[in-house]
Amino acid sequence: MLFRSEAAAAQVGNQACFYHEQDRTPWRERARENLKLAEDLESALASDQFFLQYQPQVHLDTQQVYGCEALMRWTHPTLGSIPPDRFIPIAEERDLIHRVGQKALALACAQAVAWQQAGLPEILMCVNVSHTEIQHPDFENSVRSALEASGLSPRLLELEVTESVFATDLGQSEANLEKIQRLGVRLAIDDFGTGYSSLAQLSQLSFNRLKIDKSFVHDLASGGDQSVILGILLIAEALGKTVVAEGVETDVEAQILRAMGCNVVQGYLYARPESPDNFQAFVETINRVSSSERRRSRVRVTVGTHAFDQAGTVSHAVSAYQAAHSDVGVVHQVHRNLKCRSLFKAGDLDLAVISSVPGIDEDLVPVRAWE
Ligand code: G
Ligand code: G
Ligand code: MN
Repeated sequence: MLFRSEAAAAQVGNQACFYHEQDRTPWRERARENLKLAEDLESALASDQFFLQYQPQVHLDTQQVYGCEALMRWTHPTLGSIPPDRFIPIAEERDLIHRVGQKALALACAQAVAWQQAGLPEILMCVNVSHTEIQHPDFENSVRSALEASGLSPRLLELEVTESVFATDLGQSEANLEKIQRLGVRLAIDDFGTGYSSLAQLSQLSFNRLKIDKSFVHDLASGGDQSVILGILLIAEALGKTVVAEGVETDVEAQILRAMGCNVVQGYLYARPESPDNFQAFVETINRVSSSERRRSRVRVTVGTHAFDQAGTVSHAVSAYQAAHSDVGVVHQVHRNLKCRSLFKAGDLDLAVISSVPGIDEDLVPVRAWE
């Protein structure tokens, strides 16, 4: 819709000058560029102007690379780098999204196999698919041909769909999603919590992972509200799904997520989306470092607390301790339990963090110091 109105504005030669929020490019110029992009999209698909960058997902228990997200890029010969937020809507408008999707799937599957041949361990390859793409009658075929052409095992491919899939005709999408899952391909719900899905729809659709949106991760470390993430983790657990958090930028965010039970994270803390070579170098480095880390002394701390909002306090303490003691690796896990004191006494907990909340029937016990 935006594209249509921008194009219309360019055609009528509207004298008003609007600015795009982010880059302050005048709207008329942007509309003209969008028309050019739309005209050039088809030929660009036939050339090598589209390519993928890869961003790692790291498992916090092992500090090894668990998977990666493939992100499409377009370098236009005269307009330069065009972000997907801009060309995906144009591709949808021009009915070319299916071809963009085919390209992404083919490149990603081939890359996953190339890394295996270069000696990397198996890494889950996650590819974004838009809801219009899923509705295409040939959707299953393009997934199948990408797998067949590359030889990638279907269980190493995960498709990320946003909740907007629920906003449209779920019938056709659901049928197609079922078909690709029958191939053995995994399914993740992207940007979870920002869209339209009802819990009823969520429990009907068969999928494997929930991807926690970066907006919820952002203010974790600044003492922001953790209840949304906690809610998502509980929903995932109740539905028997795994989770991955995206947009993790700091160590404290990673520690808090881990303490809350989210073990796979993606974000600038580890790496930005990178070229295949840089990604490979990243995997080789992090896997080497984490195997040498496994050799240093390791402490596992089990913490109990009445309320999950204490998980942040505990994670801050662990990070501070780690900063001062680089020779020790601390792994901590926070359990929420109203009977912390008894568990602590029974030796099931190494530490109990007990807040004086009215109504909790335990006596106050002092919080034990880390050392
Ligand atoms: O990395 P980046 O900021 O450029 O990604 C912006 C958005 O573009 C993300 O929401 C991502 O899901 C989407 N995107 C990136 N690559 C693809 C792709 O290959 N297909 C689709 N449908 N969306 C993509
Ligand atoms: O919508 P989707 O989840 O597919 O989008 C992924 C987007 O998130 C990409 O644009 C990617 O570049 C961006 N991204 C990945 N890690 C981080 C991060 O740590 N911080 C921020 N701000 N963006 C990130
Ligand atoms: Mn995504």
